[in-house]
Amino acid sequence: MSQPAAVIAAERGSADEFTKKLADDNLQPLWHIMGRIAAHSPTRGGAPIHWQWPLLRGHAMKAAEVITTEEAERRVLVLENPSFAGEGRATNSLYAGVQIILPGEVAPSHKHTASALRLVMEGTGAYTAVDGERVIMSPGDFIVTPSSTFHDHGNRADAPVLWLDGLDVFVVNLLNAPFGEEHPQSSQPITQPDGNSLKRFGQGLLPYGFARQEPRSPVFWWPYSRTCEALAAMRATDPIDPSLGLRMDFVDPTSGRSPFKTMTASMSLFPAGFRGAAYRSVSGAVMTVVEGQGTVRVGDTEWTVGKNDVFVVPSWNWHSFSADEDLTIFSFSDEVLQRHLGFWRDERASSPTQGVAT
Ligand code: GTQ
Repeated sequence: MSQPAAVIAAERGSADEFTKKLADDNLQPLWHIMGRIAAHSPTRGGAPIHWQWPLLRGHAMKAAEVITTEEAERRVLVLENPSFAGEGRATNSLYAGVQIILPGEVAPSHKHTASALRLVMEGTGAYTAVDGERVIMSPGDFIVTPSSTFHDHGNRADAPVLWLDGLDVFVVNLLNAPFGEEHPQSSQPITQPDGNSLKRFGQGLLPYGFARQEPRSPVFWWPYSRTCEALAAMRATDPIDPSLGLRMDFVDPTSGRSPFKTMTASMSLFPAGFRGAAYRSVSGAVMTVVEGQGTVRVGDTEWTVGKNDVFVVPSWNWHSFSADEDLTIFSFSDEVLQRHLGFWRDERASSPTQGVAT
């Protein structure tokens, strides 16, 4: 289509002046920003990054000396991707942090639109309270705080407890939908026995007349012992995915779907000797090693990863895993959201190094 003569003249004669005039009237030439608005493939997922556990733990212990949980509200070191400096993002869409709570401390009760997940890294005997019920945390446990539910944490044991936090804050903020509130009491009133919701809703049975409270999962605790049992059963009978190993996704047992509409969480076992083929998907992921040690390759970067290390595999980056000993990795991403939106794509390579040069 031919352009109007006036536009051609303006572009040729004084393109800058024209652009400035447009900007004064809150207009932008699409042809200047087309590449950013409609990219040919994902390029803005941030950098691959790896935090070693001794470093994370050391800084968290130091944080426990400089600030209390009451002052901080949550004593968390935010895992910030250097591609998003100052924004507190681990990936383009996800937040991650390492939280520490000392014996006797309480992280006061609050609620917010963002949903949160936790993967316990160290220590036993802290609790998270959600909607009037506490669960007692042990390493490897997966715990969720559904959107807009009051939650507080406390440590009644005799050693620090540390866990990985994952939140969908950047999805909420993209949509400008955040609301938050502090509970009038620092510890919310407890109305249920500890761990009761798993007993009531997590056994393939539902109380007669049970009504779902969308989008909340009535189960908010997946103990690691049960996750291990499931993975061991899968290992005994199922084929091993050439890229993903043995992967189990956490689901709300009353719906069979992810406990969140925004985040997928999974536990993967890479059996000793596993040499994975490269894989990529549009969902960037934050991962942590729950047990074992292995090698993770992302593009042309390679890391040796050990217990409680955290790393980011950005969207559309080829990556692969290898393990000389059994390696168990927890991961969360925005996969369920992208699938729902119809954006989901993934690709599999036939060798661990495919895509390294891209
Ligand atoms: O434990 O409630 O890492 O509200 C960030 C925000 C943890 C929490 C975070 C939070 C929490």
